[in-house]
Parts: sequence; C-alpha cells; structure tokens
Amino acid sequence: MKKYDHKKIEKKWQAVWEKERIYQAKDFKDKKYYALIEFPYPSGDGLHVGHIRSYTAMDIVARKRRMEGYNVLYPIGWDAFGLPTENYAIKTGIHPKEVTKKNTDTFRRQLKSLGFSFDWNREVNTTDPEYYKWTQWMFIQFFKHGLAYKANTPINWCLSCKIGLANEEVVNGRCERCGGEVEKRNKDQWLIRITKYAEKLLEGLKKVDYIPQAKIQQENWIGKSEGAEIEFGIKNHESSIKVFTTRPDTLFGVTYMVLAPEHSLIQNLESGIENSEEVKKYIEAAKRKTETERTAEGKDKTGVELKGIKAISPATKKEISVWVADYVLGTYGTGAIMAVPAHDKRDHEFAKKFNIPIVPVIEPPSLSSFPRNAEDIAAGAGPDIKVKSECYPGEGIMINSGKFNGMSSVKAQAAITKFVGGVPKVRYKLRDWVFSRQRYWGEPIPLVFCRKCEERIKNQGPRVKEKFFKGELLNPGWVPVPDDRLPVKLPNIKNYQPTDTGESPLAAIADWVNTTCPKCNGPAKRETDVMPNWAGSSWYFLAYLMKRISDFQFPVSNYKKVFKYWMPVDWYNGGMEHTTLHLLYSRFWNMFLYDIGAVPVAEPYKKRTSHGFILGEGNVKMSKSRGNVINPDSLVEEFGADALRLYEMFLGPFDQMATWNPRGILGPERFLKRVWEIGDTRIKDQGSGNRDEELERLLHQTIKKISEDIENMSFNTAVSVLMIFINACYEKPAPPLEVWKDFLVMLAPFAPHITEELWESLGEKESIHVQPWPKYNSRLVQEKTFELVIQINGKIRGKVQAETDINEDAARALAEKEVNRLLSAGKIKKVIFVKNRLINFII
Ligand code: ANZ
Ligand code: ZN
Repeated sequence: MKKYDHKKIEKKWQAVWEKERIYQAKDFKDKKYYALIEFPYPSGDGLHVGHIRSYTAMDIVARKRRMEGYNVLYPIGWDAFGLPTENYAIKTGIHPKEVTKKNTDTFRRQLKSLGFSFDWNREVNTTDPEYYKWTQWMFIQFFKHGLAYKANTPINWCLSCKIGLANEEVVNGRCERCGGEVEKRNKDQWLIRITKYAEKLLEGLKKVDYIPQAKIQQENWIGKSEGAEIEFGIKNHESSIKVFTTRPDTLFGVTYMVLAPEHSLIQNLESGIENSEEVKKYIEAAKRKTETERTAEGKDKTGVELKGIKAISPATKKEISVWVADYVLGTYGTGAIMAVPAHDKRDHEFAKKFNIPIVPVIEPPSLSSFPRNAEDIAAGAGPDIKVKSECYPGEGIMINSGKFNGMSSVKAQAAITKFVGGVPKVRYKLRDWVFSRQRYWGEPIPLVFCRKCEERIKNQGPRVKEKFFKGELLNPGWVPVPDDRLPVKLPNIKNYQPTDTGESPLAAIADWVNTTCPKCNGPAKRETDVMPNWAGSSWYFLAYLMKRISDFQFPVSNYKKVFKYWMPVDWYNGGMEHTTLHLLYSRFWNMFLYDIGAVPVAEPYKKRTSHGFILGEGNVKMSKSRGNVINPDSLVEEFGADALRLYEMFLGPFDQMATWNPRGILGPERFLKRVWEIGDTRIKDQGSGNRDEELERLLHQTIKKISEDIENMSFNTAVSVLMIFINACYEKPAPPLEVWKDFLVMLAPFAPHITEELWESLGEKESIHVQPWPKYNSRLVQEKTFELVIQINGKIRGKVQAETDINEDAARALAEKEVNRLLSAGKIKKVIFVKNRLINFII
C-alpha cells in the first residue's frame, strides 16, 4: 500500500485546480449560484479556526452546487481597512499598506492550503484605490441624493490618549488601549440617513429567507414603536416639554417627568432652576457613561429634581415634578418622558427610590383591588400593597382617568391622545449612521469645503439653488469630487498618530488638505475624516461581480448586466455578531443603489445563516493573551487540510458554539486513513461484477442523508454518516466499484484532495469535483427490516424486527412467538394489522 501522504497530495491538487481553473465562475452561463462568506479582516494573527469553520461549510455547499450543475460563484477578498492595522502602524511606523500586504499574503497562503474552491480570479481588497474609488463614488451618490449630512454628534473621547475612539474601542466605559477614562464629546461628523430606510428594511425582511434569530435581531435593532407625541406645559414658562410615549392610555397616571441629561431645555430653564449646581454636576457625570451603562436593567436609578420647575399635566391640569435622569436617553424619541410608575418598570424603580407618588390607571382584568381614584390615594387610602410594590405593564380597564374610566386601555390610547391634542407617531430605535472617523486607515471622504460656494448657496434665492445637488443644499459649502477625479487617494504620511485636537492625521498634511474647488476653482479644503470600517464591506458582494475591477468605468449602470445575472446572493453565511451592523448596513446600501437604478434587486441576500463560535478548551474565548489560539498551519502540516476540514465540520452542530478539542482531529484522521486504505488497495484489485446489496442500501441511505444534511447545515451528522459508511466498507473484502465511486463523490466536498487522488487512481480523467452529485434510489433507501409493534388490546406489549412488507400471517406468527406468554391468558378475538407498522391482538 502506498502511504497516505497528505502533504504531497494536497499540494499536487491545489496546483492542478489553479491551473485548470475549475472553480472559476463564468458570467452568463445559465443556472447560477452565488455562495458568499463574510470576507475576512486580514489581521496580523493569521487565519483563525473560526474562519475555517464558516468557509468550509460554504465550500461544501458551493461544491455540491457545482456537482448539481450550477455555475457557482464562491468569491473571496479582504476587508482590510481598520484599526488594528492602523494601531500597529502607530506603534511600529510601518505603513498600513505594507502591513496589509503582508497580512493578506499570509491569509491567502493559508486559505489556499485548505483547498477552498474560491474563485481567486475575483479577489478584491477594500484598501485598493481601484476598489475604494467605487466606495467613494457610492458615498457621493448618498450625498447627491440628500442622504449624507454633517451634524454635531457625540464621539467617544479618550481623555489621556486625546483621540476619538470607535464604539468597539470602548470597553466598560474605558479606553481599550490605555484603560483611561472615556467621555462623550461633540464633533461635526458625516452621517448617512439610514433612518429613512427603517420601514423598507423592516418590510424587506418579510421577503428573505434568514434564520429567525437574524430577523428578530434586525427587527429589534430597527425598533419600530407606535405611540404619540404629547406636550406638557411648564408653569410660568413659555416653553413646553414634548414627550414620546407608546402608552398614551396611561396619561392620567403621570406623576413626574424626566428630561435626558442632554436635553437642550435644561439650559433654557436654567434661570428657574433653584439647584442648578447640583443639576450641572449630575449632567457632567452622566456624560461619562455609555448608553448601555445608563439603561442596563436592574441598574440603580439615579436622578436630580429640577427644583422650582413644574410641568402641567394636560390630562389632570395638575402640577408635576420635573427631573433629570440618565435612564432617559437624549437620542431616542424626544429625549424626554412622561413617567408612569404604576405601569412602567423603570419609572416604578425610580419613583420608589425618590418617593414619588404612584397612581395606577389601568386595572388588570384579574385584579380588582385598585383604589378607584387619585383623590382616595391623596387622602391616604393608598393602593393595595400588592399593587404598590409591583407595577402592571399590561392592558386592562381604565381607572382613575376621569371620563375614560371603564374603557379598555387599548381603546383609550387613541381617545386620550385626541383628548389632549397629541399627535400619533411612529418611532424607530434605529439611528443615522455615523460615517466619520478621525483616523488615517480608511477611505477618504471625497468632498471638499469651499467658502465661496457656501456663500453662493446661502445668499442666493431658491431659483438659483436648483443647480445644486440636494447634498450641497443640505451642507452649504461641501462640494463632491467629480467622478473623473476619483479616487481621492490616501496620501502617504509618516505619522499616523491622530492630532491633539482629535482631527484625523490627514488634517496635518497641508498640501493634501488644500485644494481647489471643483465647482468654482476657488481655494478649498478637503474633508479629513475617513469612512468607517463598515463602508467597504457594504457592497463587496457587488465588487466581486465587477471582476478586474479596474477595467470598469463609471457609471455603475455599465455593470447592470453582470449584476442582473448574479444578484441576489443565493446563500450568505456569517457571524451573529454582524447581524445588526454589517448585515443591516449592506442591505441598506444595496437598497439605496436599487432605488437609484444601479442594481437589479432591493434585497442583496436571499438566504442568511450563521455559525457558532469556536471556543478554546474550558469554553473560553481563544485569544493571544490566553495562549490558546490554534494555528491552522501546524494542523495542516501534521494532519492535512482534509482532516482539518472534516474535524471542523465534525465539531458539533454548526449553528452552535463548539469547543476545540486538540485530540478531536484524530478521529477524522483515522477515517481518512481507512478511506485511503480501501481506495488504494482493495478497490484496485477487484474485478467487475462485484455486488453487495447491503452496501448498496447503505450507500443510498447515505446519499439521501448527506444531501439533506448539507442543505440543513447539519455537517456534523453528515460526517458521522460518512464514517458509518466507511466502517461498513472496512468489514468487507472490497466495496463494489460503482458504490465506491458514489461514496468518493459525496466525500469530495468535505475532503477535496484525498478524493481527487483516489478518483484519479481509478483511471478517471476528469476531476471528481465536476462529477454529478449522486442521486439515491428511493426503493433502496427503505430499510430492509422495520420494528413491528405488538399490541394487545391496544396497549404496546412488545416489539420485534420484521422484514419490510411482511404479510399478516407471517407477522402474526412472529408476534405470537414474541408475546406468547401474554396471549395464552385469553382467546384471540380479532387481529388488526397495519402494514409495516403494527399488529394488535384483541383478546
Ligand atoms: C409612558 C409610558 C407608560 C411608557 C408605560 C411606557 C410604559 P419603546 O417601546 O422602546 O419605543 N421613552 C421614550 N423616550 C425615551 C427616552 N429618550 N429614553 C428612555 N425612555 C424613553 O419605548 C417607548 C417608551 O419608552 C415610552 O413610552 C417612554 O415611556 C419611554 F406604562 O411613556 B412610555
Ligand atoms: Zn467652490
């Protein structure tokens, strides 16, 4: 027997596949299939075993589709802008471009060593100027259509590093790099109006096949709420407090109001606030907290009353206290609430802590012990203890609500809104997308600022303004760089450290910043913020279709034909951690391109699934500091890519978390050695005409099971079925050639190298990876025997293995033997026989 030399075999076939381009997708060959994985960020750590899990899974799907006759596109590229690379550059002075090149070279080598069937011909890199010229062009489309605007928004500011941090760099309210304090600071930044698409993004979810968790997470993130805006007057003051509430039915139960610490009204009211020092101190402290910290459930509620300020309830006309408290956010609704402690849990906690009255206004259908009106409570009657200590968030019958008493609370929503002149309102949790980073390693935002153009827009009448793009009117002075001057390239610089003022390091490059206005040729300055990481990954599934991306010219409509052919992506697998950011951003981005006529479908992904993380031993995260990161290179070296691929699929249910077991790969390795032994020695020696009905049956059952398992991403059970099959073969002198061939074809998507080698050794001239996927014979799939259930008077009394399709007489004989003792007690009056299922003796 030849040795199973995985190193030699794997190298050999990888070279052949590359040369013969068997995984190359062909434009416009009918029956297309687009399989997609989330392209990696090429970090300095190299490929992670978690990447391999997801990529192997989709590789198996892609390979099966090719065998089913589809023209498959399974592409790969690099999401290469990002902070780790930039931080590394700051530390070492090595240009991020060089770092990226080195890291992508490593990733490419590693991915190739695993035998993935990627179409390497279409490799893209988001940091390639030919790539980001398109990202910039698309940003300009957002701008031209009025969906990009500059606004003063808070950023995370590290007080000791003196730089703005991305959200993911803030850990527990502290700077990830130095551990220092982080506070919110306001800065002018570019935002993209994703909120305009909130409803469309929700609607679109109805038409796609995403795993339920992904849909739910997106729905929650978009967070649609239907309610009303209601105004409360302020005593002796001309301004008012507007609140957004989803429960206008509880209006008579409002016992205080809260303004978010960011609320601008606090400044307006300042002269009337008796304890304004205390209030200011509270607001300062709130600035240091993240939203998650502020709103965490069970967190001790804090707040300060605005002494001297009273609001007037539009329902009862009574005076109520006004507070500032950080559990109310400045960024949601109107940044102010009407608090109803009897029916809202957060308000309830707050009211208990600060001894604020609690007035129930809805009686749960099951409880009737509420005091009937507010006067009773004021008179000291007090609500039932049970009611006072709990709060009832549900619907029911109105009480303590004047003329609305007795009405159902659901009906009261509209009635009370109308009664106080409120306005029905739909709100979304979704916020506009902050699209600025004060960094270097990102796509430059392709806009310049021109004073002269700003003056022209500001000073001229509406008639003249028609010449301008919406974005120019929204952002006077900002002018987009014309298409023929794209890309705006990142200049080479020496110092990647952000400036003291928190500006991007680009701001320090005077000859890059100073430019001329493309509109009026006057002096202008470039925008120095760059785009966030999420920009390039928002449309990369289109970039793959543009093939040699640099060959293509503007506008996007030049690619309509290829987009139309390939889109949408048929199956997209990726991490759950990307459901609310990347997945939502890219759906939005594509929807916008659809609306401007650049792409053929609104929803980019037909189907979305997700994989579970791989944890290190002891169920802890794999990390450098723990020293438990698994290096795939040494596993490929020692056991081979095929063994590693099989092990990753065998690790456990694909959609669940799995724990890495260093000895786990031994099972797949043993399996492959058996495959090799059978294929290399026994098959070659056999003559034709060999038949084995038992193995044939098992083969067809295996085909059926594997075919279904792959579609359901149940890869671990698929691998075990393959193992069962090989164990059965191993018991025999030699499996028949035709059976063996089908088995190899089925194994090929999982272990592409060994199967190709054994296939070739059978004298086959064409690659195993272009063979048709085997079909099963449904007659053979049926078990030869089944478990006959034996009943006596309808009760199960025993079970016995019987031949499939056994007739009644034979079944009766078998069954009588089995339950002989029990039957002898009485006379058999009747026998009920259900073919291939059961026999029932009535005695
Ligand atoms: C009174 C009320 C009574 C409320 C009640 C709820 C229950 P969703 O459903 O998530 O949209 N709210 C409004 N703006 C807020 C803000 N900026 N920060 C914190 N909370 C805010 O939540 C809407 C409800 O959350 C609103 O309805 C308001 O409290 C609160 F029995 O008004 B409600
Ligand atoms: Zn100008």
